[in-house]
Amino acid sequence: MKLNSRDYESAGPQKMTGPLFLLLAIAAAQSINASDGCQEEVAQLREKEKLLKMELEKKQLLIDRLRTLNQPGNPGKVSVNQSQDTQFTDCSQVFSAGSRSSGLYWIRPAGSPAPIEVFCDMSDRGGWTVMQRRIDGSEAFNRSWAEYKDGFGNKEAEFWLGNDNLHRITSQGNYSLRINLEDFDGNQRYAEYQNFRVADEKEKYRLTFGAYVGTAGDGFSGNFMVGVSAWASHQGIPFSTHDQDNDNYEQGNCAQEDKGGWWFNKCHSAHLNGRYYPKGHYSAMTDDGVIWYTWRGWWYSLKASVMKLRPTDFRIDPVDDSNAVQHSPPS
Ligand SMILES: [Ca+2]
Repeated sequence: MKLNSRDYESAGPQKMTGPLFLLLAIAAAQSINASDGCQEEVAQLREKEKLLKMELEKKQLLIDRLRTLNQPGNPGKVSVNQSQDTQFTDCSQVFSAGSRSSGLYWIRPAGSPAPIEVFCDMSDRGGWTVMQRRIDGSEAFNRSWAEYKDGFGNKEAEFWLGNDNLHRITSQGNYSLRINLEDFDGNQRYAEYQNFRVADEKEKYRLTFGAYVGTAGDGFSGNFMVGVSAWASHQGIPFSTHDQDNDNYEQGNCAQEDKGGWWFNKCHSAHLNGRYYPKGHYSAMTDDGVIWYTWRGWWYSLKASVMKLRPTDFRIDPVDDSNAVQHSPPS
C-alpha cells in the first residue's frame, strides 16, 4: 500500500506536515536515548536489504542468460539485429536453416509490414510457429477486437499472436494447426488440422480447416453428436470479441458471456481462449473455461493449451532430425 501525504496527515493525531513530524520524532528519539532498539532494527533491515539486492542481482543474471540462450546461433547479439535481414516467413524455415532450439526468433510473413518476433517450437519434429499458449492464467484473454487483431501477452508464456499475423502466415500456403492440450492430472492429448486458414479482417478473420487427426477429438467440427454441428461447428465461422459480435447467437454475445475472443458459432464446442480456472472442474453461469469439449466436456477447464502452425508439406531429413537422434535408445 502507498501512503500519500493526505493519508499521512489524517493518520496523525495533529495537523502536522509529514517531514516536520518525522524530524521532531527523530529528535525526540535521540534526546531520550531510546535509539538502541531502533538502531538494532535498522541494522537488521539493512542486512535484509543487502540480501534481497543480492537475490535480485542473481535473478537478473539468470534472466539475461535465458534471453541470450533464446537467440540460438546468435549468443550475445540482440534479436533486433536478426530482424533487419530475416528471410524466414515462418518457423519451419528457421528450423530448416539449422536452428534446433525452441525460443524467440524474427520472421517476416508475406505481406507483413514489418518483421515479427515469434516463439518457434522445435519439438513435435520441429518448425512450429506458436500462435497461442495458456499455461497458468497469467494473461487475461477477455480482450478487445483491436487486441486480438494485433496480438497480446508474453510469447515465452501466455499470449495470442494476433489475427493479422495468423491471416498472413496461413495465407502463405497450406498450414497444419497442431493443438497440444493438458489437463490437471498431467494427461496430454492433441488435435491436428490440415489446411488451417484465417481470413483477413474484412472477412472478420473467418476460420476454415481441413482433415482432423489426433487423440483429443475433433472439437472444431462440432460433429460429436448428430444434429449439433449447426450450432457447435467452428467451420467457416468469423471471429468475435466482447466488443464485436459476429456470432450466430442472436440473443447475446458469446465472447462476452464466455470471456474471450474466438470463432464463436452458438456458441462453441471448443474455446481455448476462455477464462482460466486453476483447478479444472468449475461451475459458472456459462461454459466460459478453457474448453475442448470432445476431450473433457464443457465443465472442465484445461490446464494447458498450445496452438501452433507449420506448412502441411513440411518434411525433415531424418539425418537432420536431432530430436530423433537424442531420443533413440542406447545400443
Ligand atoms: Ca450474437
